[in-house]
Parts: sequence; structure tokens; C-alpha cells
Amino acid sequence: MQKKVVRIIGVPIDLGADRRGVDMGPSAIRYAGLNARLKRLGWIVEDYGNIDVPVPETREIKDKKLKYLEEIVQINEQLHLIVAKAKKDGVIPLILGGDHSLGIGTIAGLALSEQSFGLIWFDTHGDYNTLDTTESGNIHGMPLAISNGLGAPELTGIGGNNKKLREENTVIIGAREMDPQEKELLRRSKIKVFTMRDIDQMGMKEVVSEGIRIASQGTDGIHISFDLDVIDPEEAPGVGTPVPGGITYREAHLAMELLADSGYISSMDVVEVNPILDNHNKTAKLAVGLICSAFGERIF
Ligand code: EXY
Ligand code: MN
Ligand code: MN
Ligand code: MN
Repeated sequence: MQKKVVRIIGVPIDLGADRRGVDMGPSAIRYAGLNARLKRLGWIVEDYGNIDVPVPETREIKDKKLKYLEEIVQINEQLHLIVAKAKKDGVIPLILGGDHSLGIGTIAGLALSEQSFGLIWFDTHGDYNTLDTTESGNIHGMPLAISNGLGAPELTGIGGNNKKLREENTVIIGAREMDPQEKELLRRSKIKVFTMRDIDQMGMKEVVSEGIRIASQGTDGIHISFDLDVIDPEEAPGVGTPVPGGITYREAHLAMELLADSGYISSMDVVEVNPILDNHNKTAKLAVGLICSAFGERIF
């Protein structure tokens, strides 16, 4: 960790997930005590508050294939400038979602900074659909492809019309559900995918160590994009797209602790906490615990 200053940025968006209530994620995570716990770890906590998110008057989708495209472009345009400013100010941006379409703005903002970054994407899903391959039209299934310059120009053009990712430094961990065409696209890329089967066979320690090696090679730091649906829904029920057979509570903490030990974490997204699908804010509380493990909290 370069600096002991973390800037929390809330992005209450659920448009990428077709408005299923994940816009309340930032409040649920703050309500679970994030700021106080980070301060207790010795961090200087700057809370930016939440980005203004337009609420579309209707759900009806115009002829466009991608749902709420204009609103999501507008939100990620704002977010990328706020993230770029955080990097320029030399603080650690910690972005609270909100659905995973916010990953477009975060990565576009990181790409504006002169510091290079590797990426570890903890997720059930590949989030690698494009305008041509998406079956749902939900933009939270596309942020990794968009960040790699694939897809709707309105989205790939945020922060400049170029690829924002270094494929050879990009890793997905926890994949267990992908659409056929996004799987094909990912296979053709240099992005390293560790599926749940890889975790079963290799163990989380081995997978994360390999992920850190890949993401840190020739980069100035690692961006973690953590989608809470990567965790087994028994442990994290409050997510919009739950899939059985996820990583355990302890595997998730071990991953964050190993990343903290590496000293490479330079930014983090925590997304898809959906309090209306949760019970007693369990998923948000887990998110806070994982963030604290990533930010240096130690058991002993
Ligand atoms: N692949 C499916 C789609 O594109 O709609 C499901 C995507 C879920 C995406 C969530 C954020 O991880
Ligand atoms: Mn995701
Ligand atoms: Mn997911
Ligand atoms: Mn998700």
C-alpha cells in the first residue's frame, strides 16, 4: 500500500443490473461500519460521498439493445474523472457499488493515471460480453470487455478511445458461469481465468499467489475488482446474480490477506451488494470485513 489515505467513493447504481436494488449497496456497506473500521486500522479515511445517479423515469427500453446506456455512460464519465483525481492526489480509491458496470469508469480513470496497473477481477462471471454477444442487454455483464476496448463506442470511449487493460496483467478468479460467446472471446484473449475448478484443485493460496505474480509483472500496482457474487450465496445471499458453488468466507479473506501482504494493492472496487436480497445486512458486513483484510487487518 503506497499511502495510508483511502478515498471512499459511493456509486449507487443498479441500472447495469436492470434496476434490481443494488443501488443501495454503498449505504449498506457504510451502515456496516466501514469508515470506523478502516480508521481503527490507522487509515486516514476521506469519504467523497456518492456520485449523483440519474433515476430514469421508466423501465421501458427504447430500441437500443443495451439497457439504460445513456445513464450508465453519464455515471461512468463522472466516475472516471473522480478516480483519476484520486490517483493524482496520491490516495487509494475505494469504490463502493452498485452494480459492476461501474468497473468501466473505475478502470477508465485508472488508465488516465501515469501509473500502470494489473487487474484481479474476483467474480462468478466473465463480465466479458459485448454489444454483439450480450443476451440480457445488462451492462454489468460487459465491463471487462469494454475496458478491453470491445463493445459499444459510447462506453469504450470513456476516458479516451483505447484499450484500458493490459491483458497479460489481467486475471479473473472464481469464474463459474459464463455465456457461450463471452467464453469464446475470453479464450481468445490473454486474460488468465482461474475457475472454481482451478481453486478446488490448486487451492486459493496458489491461485492468488499466481494471480499476484501475473498482475504485478511490470506494473506499478494491482486494482482489485471484487464482485460479492463470487462468494457462495450461502455466505453472501445479498447479490443480484447468485450462483451456487462459490468461494468460501475464509478463501475470500485469505485472498484479501495475501493481496495485502503483497503490498501491491493500489485501488479497489467492491460491487453487487444488494441489501434488498440480503438478510440482516450479512453481505455488506462480509464486504466490510474483506475490505479491512485487504487494507491490512490481521487476525493476530
Ligand atoms: N453473463 C450474464 C449477462 O451478461 O447478463 C450475467 C452477467 C452477470 C454480471 C454480474 C456483475 O457480475
Ligand atoms: Mn461482475
Ligand atoms: Mn458477477
Ligand atoms: Mn454480479
